Amino acid sequence: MSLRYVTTNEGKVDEALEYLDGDVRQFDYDYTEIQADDLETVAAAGAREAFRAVGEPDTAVLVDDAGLFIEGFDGFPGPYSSYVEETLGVDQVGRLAREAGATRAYFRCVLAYCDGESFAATPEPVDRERRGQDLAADERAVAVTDDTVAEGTLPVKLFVGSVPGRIVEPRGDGGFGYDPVFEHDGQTLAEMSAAEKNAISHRGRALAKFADWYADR
Ligand code: ITT
Repeated sequence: MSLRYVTTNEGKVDEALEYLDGDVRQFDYDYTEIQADDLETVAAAGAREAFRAVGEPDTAVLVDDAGLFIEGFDGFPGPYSSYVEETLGVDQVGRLAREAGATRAYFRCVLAYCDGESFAATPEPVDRERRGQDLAADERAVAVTDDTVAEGTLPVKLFVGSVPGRIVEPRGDGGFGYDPVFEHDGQTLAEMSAAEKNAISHRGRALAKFADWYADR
């Protein structure tokens, strides 16, 4: 079974390849980002669409849907982070948050895996501290599956990671997206090397869980 990492974003690919060696390649496919309040629903729908689109035998897909959640803004931009980056822009989002004193934020990443086969409904959580969140995410995946029985169900498995931080004036030129305005432990993600970012990031945490589970599959 080979694995295709579904994204149009080169920055994500660079980070993912650090965790996923072997037969992993980018699938540069722009799946439909359905309008939903949570990343799980968007990622699960994207994984089903990408699996149908990839059209290669013995090939699994992994979709990565991420977002920046500003706590004082009720989680905005969250699932709309991509649209907001393209319209308002990263600097303006950062400025609004700082002016409003709403600097507490977190990044979240949901990885959605689909290979056309089914799995046990509850994963063995890799990171036990986040067990509650993982189970909630997985239960939601099952719910999404049930909703789509009529159109032919494709099971999807979800892996979630998050990282807390605060919104600061832009610093650093590494990473991508909102990295320059997001500080964790005194450094913005854009000031970190790819390896440093992966060690603490939402994506790194989700990828570590996925890599552990995938190694046994
Ligand atoms: P794909 O959907 O093709 O994977 P995308 O960049 O649109 O590419 P998302 O929808 O997951 O990916 O990203 C939502 C937004 O959040 C987008 O503006 C990204 O730049 C930003 N983003 C995602 N991960 C990030 C990270 O690790 N650091 C900074 N910004 C990130």
